[in-house]
Amino acid sequence: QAAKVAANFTPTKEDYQKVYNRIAEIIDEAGEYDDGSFGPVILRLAWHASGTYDKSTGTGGSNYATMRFEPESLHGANAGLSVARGLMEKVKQEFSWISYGDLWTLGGVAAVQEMAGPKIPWRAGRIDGFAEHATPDGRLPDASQGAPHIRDIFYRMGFNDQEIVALCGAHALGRCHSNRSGYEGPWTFSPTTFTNDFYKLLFEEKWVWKKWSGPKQLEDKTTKSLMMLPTDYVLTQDKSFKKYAKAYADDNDLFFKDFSAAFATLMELGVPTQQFVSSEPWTLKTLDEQKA
Ligand code: DDH
Repeated sequence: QAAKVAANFTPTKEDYQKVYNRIAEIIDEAGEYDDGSFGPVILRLAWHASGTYDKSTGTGGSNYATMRFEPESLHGANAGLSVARGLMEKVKQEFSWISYGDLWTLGGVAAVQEMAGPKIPWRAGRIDGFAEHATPDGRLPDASQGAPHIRDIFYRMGFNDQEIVALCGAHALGRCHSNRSGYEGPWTFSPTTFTNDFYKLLFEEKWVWKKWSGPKQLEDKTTKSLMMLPTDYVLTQDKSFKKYAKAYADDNDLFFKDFSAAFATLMELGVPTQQFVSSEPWTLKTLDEQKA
């Protein structure tokens, strides 16, 4: 362990696989938390750490892990992510050589892969920044808004309509918490397994406005146990978004392929290319694959 903190320690792919493995174990140690997995909240941390990128100024993104600092950690969109940052801190204690940006994005990769999602190519090389690199509030999407807002936010990161719709399929996982965002409930019946069910349910269920005192959200008419955010529902209403959402509802393989590509890009936003330690991205193994 002492060797790992020495200044001349150069971690290899195998060292990052060890970090991945530790994160994967922690994902499974959730016990009674939510649906029994820390995967969704760890994935959300990786996304919010990366989704602050602004291509016109080159600021934000995953490079400096600025959500460690106030006020970014206190931005409304990041409510609840202290849970995920705390879990990642346990990993950081064991592998002190890894940067927070690498750790958090690797967390996103591990979450997707361990919850049976597609393989996500990933490269190491992010460096820890300072509070002065933190991003202003308002760079992450607001769930109460419509298509123009979604496009403003994701075009700013450099994504197109197809990539936007692919990325939103992550809502197959996890749930909303009334004490974090104000919204409540899961999107699918299997919130710890990565599937294209988010799109299928969008088209197969009848969605009605939930009658409650909380923020405007939709519920499925049949069971009233699932939810959609206004921004999720827009994917069935906007002509261009709808085309891709329908394609992903009909073809899980296409969704996996497109999600993997867009999510790999998302994880690298804001990281100067010369910082990456390898030109070829790595594909890390799941815990299951290593047992075989
Ligand atoms: Fe999301 N998301 N998200 N989301 N998201 C929430 C939860 C989770 C929006 C709003 C919310 C993406 C896109 C959008 C995950 C992943 C991703 C919650 C509930 C809100 C609100 C938070 C809470 O109460 O705990 C909006 C708006 C958008 C948008 O695109 C317009 C993307 C792109 C991803 C991704 O990972 C690529 C995950 C996972 C969760 C579940 C978290 C949990 O704790 O469970």
